Amino acid sequence: MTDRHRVGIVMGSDSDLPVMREAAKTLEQFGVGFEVAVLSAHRTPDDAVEYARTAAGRGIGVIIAGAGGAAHLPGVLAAYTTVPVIGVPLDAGKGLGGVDALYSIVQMPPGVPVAAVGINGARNAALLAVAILSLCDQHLREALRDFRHAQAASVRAKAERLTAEGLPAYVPGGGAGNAPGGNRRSR
Ligand code: AIR
Repeated sequence: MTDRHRVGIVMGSDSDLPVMREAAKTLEQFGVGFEVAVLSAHRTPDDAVEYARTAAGRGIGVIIAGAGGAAHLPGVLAAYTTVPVIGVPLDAGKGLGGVDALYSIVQMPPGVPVAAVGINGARNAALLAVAILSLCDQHLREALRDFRHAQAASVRAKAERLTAEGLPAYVPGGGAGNAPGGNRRSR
């Protein structure tokens, strides 16, 4: 990790950490520094506002904000800063499967935008944050390009194996010990 914190990873509750830590892992992969905070638009609204107001001054270039249920955190943060905010709708396990959070995040009023990734899409949020930061960082831009090339190579290798082995023999993820679908990762 670099010494500078360039991304703020924020979530509504510590119960969101199992999903949101994927964002941290992805940023680590790219050597992008980050800070992590638990802030709630409803339970600690003053702290959320203070965080957003001071983010740019701390050098934060992108905020990733995850919340479940009535997920107002990304929108509230965006209301108090011009730093781009990426919302991660989370499935809080309370019955609506994250669709409640998704709707809360994507329907911002015109004038205060929030980017939104898919439900539990913490990894994609981090990749989008890297893409935003890479606009002004050639090293990061090259790292992102390398990542895409490696990803494409991995998909091609799977496609070639599927062609070589045939459908009945092909096991996703590479065989012994892997349950069907076991190669699926968090988004
Ligand atoms: N949350 C917390 N304050 C406002 C919201 N929307 C969300 C958290 C978490 C869910 O409520 O982001 O996904 C449940 O939180 P907890 O702490 O009860 O587990």
